[in-house]
Amino acid sequence: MLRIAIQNKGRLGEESLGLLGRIGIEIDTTKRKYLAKASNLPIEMLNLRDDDIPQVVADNVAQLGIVGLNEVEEKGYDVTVVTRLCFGHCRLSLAIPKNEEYNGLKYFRGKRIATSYPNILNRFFKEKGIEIRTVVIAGSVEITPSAGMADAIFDIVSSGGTLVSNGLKEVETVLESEAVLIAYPTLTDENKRLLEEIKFRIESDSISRNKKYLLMNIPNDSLEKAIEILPSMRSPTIIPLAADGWSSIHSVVNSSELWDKVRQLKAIGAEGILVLSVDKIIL
Ligand code: PRT
Ligand code: ZN
Repeated sequence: MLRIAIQNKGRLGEESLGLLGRIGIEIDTTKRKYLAKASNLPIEMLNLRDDDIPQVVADNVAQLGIVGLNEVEEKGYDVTVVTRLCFGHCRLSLAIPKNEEYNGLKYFRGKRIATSYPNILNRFFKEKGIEIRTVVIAGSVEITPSAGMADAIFDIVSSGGTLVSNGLKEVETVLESEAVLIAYPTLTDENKRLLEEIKFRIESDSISRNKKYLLMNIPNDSLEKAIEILPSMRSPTIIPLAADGWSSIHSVVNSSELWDKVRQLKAIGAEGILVLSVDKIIL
């Protein structure tokens, strides 16, 4: 049996469940029990607070976990980071009151910095050889400068809106974070095989999420140009149409390039362009 620990609610809960569903781990999620078995694989899902996930994986209570890299780095337990998961993006940054002049890291010498991430903060300033004073606080870090509890903060930033609304400005990024898959370092052979399968499925899922499937009709005179615009996994599929002088062309493109490709294809006479989401790509 392989147990995967995920956040029970919070910012990563839904995305973690969604990922497990998309890679074919069938778990009845309607009840949200703290421990739930998959119906189709020897896998169990353990729902926890995110803070506890690195430890349960380090202790082999769960063999895998999905948690923010920020938590993994802060807790410092012996776990293997298997792969980044492309959701839960954020950064751990230093911020100061917006009217202060910032002159580089030496600004922080002797300053009181409030944070819920004291280990990452102290490691960072130790490496830089700068002495600071750490104020450890569990939540509402952003209010500490205006409350007179600290001179600066070290906290998670995503859009930056929380900093702005508390009169702060971000001056240094220390860690770029996102959700990661972590593992107990010495798995049994059976669990190593399961982990390999899970990694393979996650990779297929992340490739397909960034792709679109395109179908269109194109005049045969423009086929060569269309092939140049649409380099596919090998090459686009071309099927002659019953109407004389026309073909149907099928291809897979990166979502980020979609609108640019569509514009170029329309310019060479493409008609009836269909854009479909891709469920899975197995390379
Ligand atoms: O109850 P539990 O302990 O499980 O949850 P939690 O409240 O500790 O964590 P949660 O659900 O807030 O976050 C879980 C993980 O999501 C974090 O460890 C990060 O890896 C990731 N994440 C991504 C974030 C954010 N984005 C984020 N914006 N975690 C927190 N925030 C906070 C941030 O601290 C700030 O105060 O959201 C606020 C708004 O951010 P802005 O910059 O968008 O305004
Ligand atoms: Zn937490």
